[in-house]
Amino acid sequence: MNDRTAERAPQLYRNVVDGRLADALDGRTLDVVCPSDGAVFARMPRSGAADIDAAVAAARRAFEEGPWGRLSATERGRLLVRLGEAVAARVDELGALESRDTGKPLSQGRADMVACARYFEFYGTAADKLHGETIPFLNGYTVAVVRDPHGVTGHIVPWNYPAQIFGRSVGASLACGNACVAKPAEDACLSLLRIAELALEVGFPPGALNVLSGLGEEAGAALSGHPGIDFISFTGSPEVGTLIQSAAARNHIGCTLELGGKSPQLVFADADLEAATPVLVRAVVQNGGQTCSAGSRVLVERRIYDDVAAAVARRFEEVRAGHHERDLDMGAMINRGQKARVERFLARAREDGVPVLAEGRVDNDAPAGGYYVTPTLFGPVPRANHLAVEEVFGPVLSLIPFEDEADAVRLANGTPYGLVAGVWTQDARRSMRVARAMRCGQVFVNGYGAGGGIELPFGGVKKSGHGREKGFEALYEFSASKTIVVNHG
Ligand code: TXE
Repeated sequence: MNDRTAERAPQLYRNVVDGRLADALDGRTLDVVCPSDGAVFARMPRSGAADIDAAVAAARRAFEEGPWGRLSATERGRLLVRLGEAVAARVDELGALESRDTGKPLSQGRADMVACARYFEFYGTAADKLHGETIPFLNGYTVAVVRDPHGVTGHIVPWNYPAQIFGRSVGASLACGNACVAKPAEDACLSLLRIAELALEVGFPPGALNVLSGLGEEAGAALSGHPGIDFISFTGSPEVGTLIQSAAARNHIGCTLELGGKSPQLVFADADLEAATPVLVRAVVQNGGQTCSAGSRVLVERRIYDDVAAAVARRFEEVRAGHHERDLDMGAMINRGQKARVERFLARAREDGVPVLAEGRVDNDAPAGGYYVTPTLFGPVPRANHLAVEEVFGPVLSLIPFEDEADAVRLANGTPYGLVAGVWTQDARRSMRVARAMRCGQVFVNGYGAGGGIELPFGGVKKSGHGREKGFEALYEFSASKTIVVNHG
């Protein structure tokens, strides 16, 4: 191989299993494509059921025989903090890798790494603060309720925020004392393989954290259906969420499902529009709208509808999509299929006669092979139109007018999803009334935090899933209470 060939050869990434770097047992690999230009730039293992078997067995050994399972909570926490420091020290390198793998702008790739590092720090420092409780009982008895890890936890990670979702999920699980087996999405796994390698470098013992790349229907299905796991955490589509929960039911284990949404932002007539407008646009443009908590519906009190539509449209026209290295408002869609999906939504809305209020632009320099779509603002969107109720997972925003507070609440709650909501009003009483009426897992008042908030419990109701990740509450998901009743009378 001459130097030029060596330069062009896609780098081969490797799994981390049982404390070692490993190829798939049968040697198979998958191409890694950069969404910004459609070019193959790396390869990763195409793990199969045998690889998952080996990883689950290694995790079981680490949990039951140690050294991982024998560490104190403080020692586990220290390792997590060290891993957070290692990620924080490589924000530029890992952020650039994440951007290349997902097509997201460089600043977003870096922000994802800052968040990932912070998850490890948060859960590292929380590891020895998961207190149990005592319960007054009969005379002569002492009752202690302690928290036990589940054992081996499985983590199926999507491609939209790989490092953030990995950080929040394995961070909380490791803090509780579980050993983890994670399967990143086939569309974005490189940063996770690299972070798992860093975990070894900072001293995580073999088997504590295993990460294997592969296809959903192969490695993902093998992991979620594996009889050797004790809990599974999944973020992804409702369709696959159904498969995960069915597999968990067959194994009689618990699971958390985070399945996306159609999150509304409610803008009342007394809202501070100057503050709201950029947030309304950013909430659906960030990460190209490929965010489970994207604010994809803006519900507007009818008497200010025209003003809001004009302000949001002006802002929307400035949105630019392009190559991740140009660091514009958004990059390409993750793959050809996702681009086609968004374009189907756009075409159908136009066929239905839904008015287009504004379009952003794809950068002139954007490579022809990249998966770009035109950011589009529609309004007023009829309430029954598919755009008003279905998750697009792209940079598509729907404006919908409402009549009064009761109508706004009905409309906001009127989709199968329930993940996040935003309420814009200066009336304190109304803000709390409406926040309490939202059927979802998180409500922001006079702000909107798509994807942010390491410390804040996060998760959905209805078709958005169940269980909570992020914040301290996640530690309750990844552990179970055990009641110890001592008769000393
Ligand atoms: O998700 P999948 P896709 C939504 C969003 C998007 C749609 C499709 O609407 O347009 O889902 O995206 C693994 N057994 N979200 O098809 O397939 C897969 O390898 C076990 C919302 O990419 O659900 C990946 O690791 N695992 C979302 C993960 O599941 C399987 C984030 C998610 O992929 C599997 C992503 C199987 N049979 C998409 N099949 C959010 N909530 O943020 C696939 N996987």
